[in-house]
Amino acid sequence: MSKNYSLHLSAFRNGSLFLAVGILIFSLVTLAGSGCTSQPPQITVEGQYANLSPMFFGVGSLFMKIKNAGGRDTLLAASVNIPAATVELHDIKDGKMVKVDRMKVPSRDTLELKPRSLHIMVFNMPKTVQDGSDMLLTLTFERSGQLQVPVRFEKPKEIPMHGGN
Ligand SMILES: [Cu+2]
Repeated sequence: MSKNYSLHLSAFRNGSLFLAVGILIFSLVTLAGSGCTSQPPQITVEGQYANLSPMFFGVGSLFMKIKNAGGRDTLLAASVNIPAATVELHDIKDGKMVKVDRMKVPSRDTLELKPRSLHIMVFNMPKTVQDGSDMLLTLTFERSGQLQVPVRFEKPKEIPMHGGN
């Protein structure tokens, strides 16, 4: 009786060990597999500049080209190193600016943020921010994490219809 019991226990132990080894192998294969299936996104930003709003005090628009040499990604948020400033992602729909939650950055493609299209908007900036001022923009991507980009406020290239003064 006691011999049978010990045999049974021994079989149970072997079974557990086998299961444990099986789980370990499965985990290793899963880890290795996830590393190979999608290549990491490779985000770079170029041609970035900012314009102060000619109509609204303390408001600016940011434009740039977001190049993605890797897999698809999404811009989730933006922030700037200007105290108290708030940043929003904007699009233009039916001629009006609308706030958006995210911007898709297609795989092996360029997302262009430009006037009258997708852009980043900064509000509540102090008087010290003028043409020529620099800031550091932090972009947060879903897959690539955070990317920091220096951006300078430049005089608008196009004269607005209503005039700046
Ligand atoms: Cu806007």
